[in-house]
Amino acid sequence: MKALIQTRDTRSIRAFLIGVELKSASAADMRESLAELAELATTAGTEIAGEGTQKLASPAAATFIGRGKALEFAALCQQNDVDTVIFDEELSPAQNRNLEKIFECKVLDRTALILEIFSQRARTREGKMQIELAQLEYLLPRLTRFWSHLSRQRGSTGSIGGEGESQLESDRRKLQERIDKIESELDAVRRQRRTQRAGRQRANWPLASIVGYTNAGKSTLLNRLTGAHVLAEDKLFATLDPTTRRLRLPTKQNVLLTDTVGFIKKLPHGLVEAFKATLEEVVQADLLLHVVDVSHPQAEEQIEAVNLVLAEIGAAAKPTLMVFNKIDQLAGSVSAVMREKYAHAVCISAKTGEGIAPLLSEIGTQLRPTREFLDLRVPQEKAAVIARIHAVGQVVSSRYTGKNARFKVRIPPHLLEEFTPFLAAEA
Ligand SMILES: Nc1nc2c(ncn2[C@@H]2O[C@H](COP(=O)(O)OP(=O)(O)OP(=O)(O)O)[C@@H](O)[C@H]2O)c(=O)[nH]1
Ligand SMILES: [Mg+2]
Repeated sequence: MKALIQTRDTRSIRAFLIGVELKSASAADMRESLAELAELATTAGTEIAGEGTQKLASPAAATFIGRGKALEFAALCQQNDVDTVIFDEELSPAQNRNLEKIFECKVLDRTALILEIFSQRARTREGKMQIELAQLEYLLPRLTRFWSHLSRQRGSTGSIGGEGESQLESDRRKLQERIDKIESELDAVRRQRRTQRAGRQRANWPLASIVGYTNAGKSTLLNRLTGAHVLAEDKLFATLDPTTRRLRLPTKQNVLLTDTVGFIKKLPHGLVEAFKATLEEVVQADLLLHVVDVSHPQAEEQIEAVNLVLAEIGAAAKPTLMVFNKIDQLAGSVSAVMREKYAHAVCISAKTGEGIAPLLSEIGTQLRPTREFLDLRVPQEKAAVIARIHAVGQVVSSRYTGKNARFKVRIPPHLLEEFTPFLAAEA
């Protein structure tokens, strides 16, 4: 996949950012969002040449911002040698096309920018394929002359379109072919992941997943807790691919802890869709650790944004432990509002290690009830049942004497019913 933002040898790409203050949001919200967009643009390797904003009751159908405003910004961009205009909102394919005509340069929206960063950062084969898929699906309805060289650069040859097929049609068809190919490759990779996960679950350790806004300190926490060496840096979306490590709690309980991709406001739906497979770790988890950069002025809004994505992937109802991170750089203490709203949050600094011991004990407490402790008596000839106990349970002790085998075992709650016929009578 060719980068949406090309890096040239001579100088970096100059970007002009456009924010819109819609009736539904405040001026402060728009400024914060635009500041985050600037951070995203810098992360993607562009140089910010300027920015413009407009206050609107509702977006204009054809050009999102008003046409007059667009022309005004276009003149400004030409004066300032701007190569790429980036909108802080999602543009429809038609708006995108119209704006490219007015600006006479590439126009991206927030979604495209996030996709670009993801593609720059993807490391594993699966991650790369997922992001390419999301990019192609984004691109397909948007193909214009600014994009149309794309599929040719990929070097696909051989398939010559039917008579009368325009360049654009043939580009679209090639993109579609590529999409189909990646989809089937991804399918294979996912099947393999499922097998691996099944293997892990046979170990019967509870799963905990670290989730949170990008840059909240998730990877730093994984490293702190498990001695892993995941890349943690002051950049948005440092992590794309999930990493799972064993965490041994002071109670000797083993937990599998997964670090995942960070979330962000207005996270493109296509991206959530593309990353569903990696986010399966989150959906499967027994416990979520929701890490919050509590020193961030927008901490509350970030929590809301994360909750929205969790709802989108079907993980909203998971038992969740709120982890307020970066207390070392908090001026003063956690706000009264936050403390009241999240009364059970654990305050930590993943960087200094403060609060880690209470966090570990809280994780232990939260995970304990996910596995019910049963005393089972099973006739020895019921080999299938005995095998099943070992497959899904954590066998603490077993005794094979006489006709019956006796197990003390931890069983996930949703499987309890299966074993009730074998409950040993209370002594
Ligand atoms: N002061 C302070 N900085 C922290 C703390 N935890 C993490 N950081 C810093 O915050 C930045 C982001 O940390 P990461 O662990 O990469 O954050 P992340 O949530 O994994 O971010 P993404 O993977 O990009 O979504 C890094 O520069 C860390 O050093 C903390 O407790 N205190
Ligand atoms: Mg990370």
